[in-house]
Amino acid sequence: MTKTLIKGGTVVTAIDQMEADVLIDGGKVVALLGREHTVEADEVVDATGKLVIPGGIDVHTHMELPFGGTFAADTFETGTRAAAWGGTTTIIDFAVQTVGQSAMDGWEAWMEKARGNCAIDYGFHMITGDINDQTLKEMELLVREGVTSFKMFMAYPGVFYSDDGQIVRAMQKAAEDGATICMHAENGIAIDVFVEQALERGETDPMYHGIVRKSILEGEATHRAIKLAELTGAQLYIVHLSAQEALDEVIAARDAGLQVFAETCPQYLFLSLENLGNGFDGAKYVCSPPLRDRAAGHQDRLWRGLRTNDLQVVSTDHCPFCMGDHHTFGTQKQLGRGDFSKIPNGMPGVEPRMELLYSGGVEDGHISLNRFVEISSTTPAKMFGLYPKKGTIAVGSDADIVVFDPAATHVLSVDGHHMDVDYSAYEGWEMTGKVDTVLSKGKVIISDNAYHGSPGDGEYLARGLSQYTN
Ligand code: DUC
Ligand code: ZN
Ligand code: ZN
Repeated sequence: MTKTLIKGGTVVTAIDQMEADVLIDGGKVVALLGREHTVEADEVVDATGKLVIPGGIDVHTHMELPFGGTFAADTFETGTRAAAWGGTTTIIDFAVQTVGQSAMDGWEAWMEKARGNCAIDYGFHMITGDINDQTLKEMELLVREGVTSFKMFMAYPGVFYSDDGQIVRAMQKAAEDGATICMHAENGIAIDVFVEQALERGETDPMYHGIVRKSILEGEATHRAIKLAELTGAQLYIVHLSAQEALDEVIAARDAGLQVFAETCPQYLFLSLENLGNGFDGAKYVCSPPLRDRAAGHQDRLWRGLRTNDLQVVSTDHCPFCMGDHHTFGTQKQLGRGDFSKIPNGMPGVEPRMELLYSGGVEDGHISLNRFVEISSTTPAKMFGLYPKKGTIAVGSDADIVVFDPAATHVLSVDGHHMDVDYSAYEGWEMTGKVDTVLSKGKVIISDNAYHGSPGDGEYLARGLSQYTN
């Protein structure tokens, strides 16, 4: 077994900041040492002047997701490698059960896509697209396999959509098994009426995607999901929360003592409705929920929610589609030229998440350094049953560690990023702070601007139940 020492850095966890060296053996952290020690190791990582933080955990990615007649452009191989470059050492992706399919078969199909291809460790949530008696039984089996959270959609009628009755039944089962319901909370039935009316008026540009998917409809769906969770006793986690109306509902639920949680994503913190303008270029920014109007104050409210722990996690909803039409997976964003409702929904984001949160979050004064670690790694691990194996730097934890240079500056760009997509949503953005070295289970997989891992380094994580409480 190789002993590795990360030497000279400042170790930052969700709680502490300390001048310590980290000793790793057998892929795990075995000691945090004060500077005056005589311990020697086979390999030394010099972290002088740098931060030593737990590897990022992105609990919301969609590698190879079938959507809108195509597939998300990153495979498990390219997407997890890009994640590693950006300092993320664990992802939780979404396996899909389609209508008429068994949930177990869906999960096994996604296990097959990921097996032997991942650069970092991975787990799965299950998208339950067809709630019936068999699915309810399979939810229990899936929990035993480490799939302890189920995503449901109040949006996308005819595709992933579940009605309130299906949601109640799934929530009852989740409550029985201790599982978490992850909810895409947008009122898809109402949205589809606005979509149809906009298209009838000839409003076909990407901008209208942001206009028809009104923030009040995210607030309404969030309210309904919370009430159904309250009635059934299920733990509820609102995914990709973008609107202040939805945040208000989460705050009210938490104030009432309910086990209701929510994540937001960098695109909702840093970008806005204006990005959807500029003709078809706006297709780069089409995702659901949509980017929100800055003047209305959504972004400021999300930052405040992160500071007050009304929002607990920042994930990415990484779901990239190319602007050009030459990708292996075929024509992508171009499918929606002349009809915004046919633009595949999703944006690339798994790679820049940690750097965006450090530069635009910590450096710009929105959140503290400890809070950065908490929302990007520690709480994600606790929320989805991975702690303390993942999410911290402590004796016994997996040595998933990022050496982060807080002083290095660089520019985000499609030139040089590692996601398999032909644009960056943050093209030209100047970042302060850069991922320097990444270790996954003690192995250095990124250093000196090179990737040293291989597909198959990443292992499946059978997750426990949520360990997060109010
Ligand atoms: N939203 C997206 O933007 N893409 C994939 C699915 C989703 O809910
Ligand atoms: Zn969603
Ligand atoms: Zn998603």
